[in-house]
Amino acid sequence: MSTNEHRIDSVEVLLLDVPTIRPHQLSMATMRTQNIVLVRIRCSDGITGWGEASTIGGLAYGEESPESMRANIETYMVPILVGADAASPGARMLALRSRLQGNRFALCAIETALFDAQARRLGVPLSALFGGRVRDSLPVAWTLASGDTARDVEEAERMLDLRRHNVFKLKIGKRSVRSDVAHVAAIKRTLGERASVRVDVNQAWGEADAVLGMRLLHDAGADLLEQPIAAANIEGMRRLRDMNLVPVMADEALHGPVDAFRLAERRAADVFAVKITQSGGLTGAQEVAAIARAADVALYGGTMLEGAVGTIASAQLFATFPALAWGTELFGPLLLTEEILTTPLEYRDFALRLPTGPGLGIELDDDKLAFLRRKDR
Ligand code: MUC
Ligand code: MG
Repeated sequence: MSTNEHRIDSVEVLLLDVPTIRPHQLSMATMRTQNIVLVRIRCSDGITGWGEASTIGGLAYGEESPESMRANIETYMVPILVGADAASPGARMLALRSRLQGNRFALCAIETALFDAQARRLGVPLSALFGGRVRDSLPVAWTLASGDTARDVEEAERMLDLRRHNVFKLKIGKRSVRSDVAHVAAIKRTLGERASVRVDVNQAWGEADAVLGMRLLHDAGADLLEQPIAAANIEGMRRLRDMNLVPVMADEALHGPVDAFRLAERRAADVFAVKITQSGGLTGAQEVAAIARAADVALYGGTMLEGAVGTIASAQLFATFPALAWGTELFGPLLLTEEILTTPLEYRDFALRLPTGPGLGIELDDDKLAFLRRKDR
């Protein structure tokens, strides 16, 4: 087949504004709506690929906003892509990366769409292009972030009853260390051995706060401490890890393989939260996982609270990791009030089941996309 038979015809960015089922309170933003960023790549052989680049709270989490991603993709990336061979995702990404700086999230969406299209073209699941699956389902944590202890406990009990989640990540860092940990301790006391309770501080503590927090969290029975201090304070992460009380996980500190190498070299984290967006795409996330494996750092499959496309793209990759000791938090679509797939993702028995179809293995509902799509132009 000549390359002309599968060239890129168009690259579109769709912004969807989807309300969350309840306010989702993090230390740096409270989300009431998720602004989903989708990329659709149409190819001349009739194949369409999808990718996602959603972030959290506009510019609150990272340096790319949904609006900046749309502008950067349309202005700078589309001209490099349109007309080029769709069947060589690696060559397309090299062309983009050699002409553009940064833009990890936007590049993730494009890379995902290229690999989705290519896997559909070959008739295989996307995971097959990354080495193939070693598992067909992934354990999924749920984040308790209503901002209210009683409501969080009620929510956790409901999730346990439904057999949907038995791992809970608590978002803390907005209040004093002692009152935050009192909240964690109250939830852990009620759930006991029925659940794993973990916390994510999203960089909100200074190092002295984190030393106190680490001791109190250990006594409260927390299993994991995620990104307690500023992403840039790698030596501080190492000192916290050396306290050896609660395993430390790097999240915001991890922007792809270069950071992974530095964190591993400094022994600054017990666990890496691998995110395809933060890693600049599926390939970058696979490289992060390889570094973790070589350095004996455990893995956790993270999320930017993406909708179905980013969630299943992450799942397709995480299913290929030989070890995934801390499971995943791929619950993004469950936080949203609207379903955008013709067949929803399957969550049961505390896990997300991977679809078996080609590419991402999902189909988007065109009517829902038209309804939710931001109509600002
Ligand atoms: C983060 O910082 O990990 C993941 C789950 C959640 O509730 O927020 C995200 C982002
Ligand atoms: Mg985090």
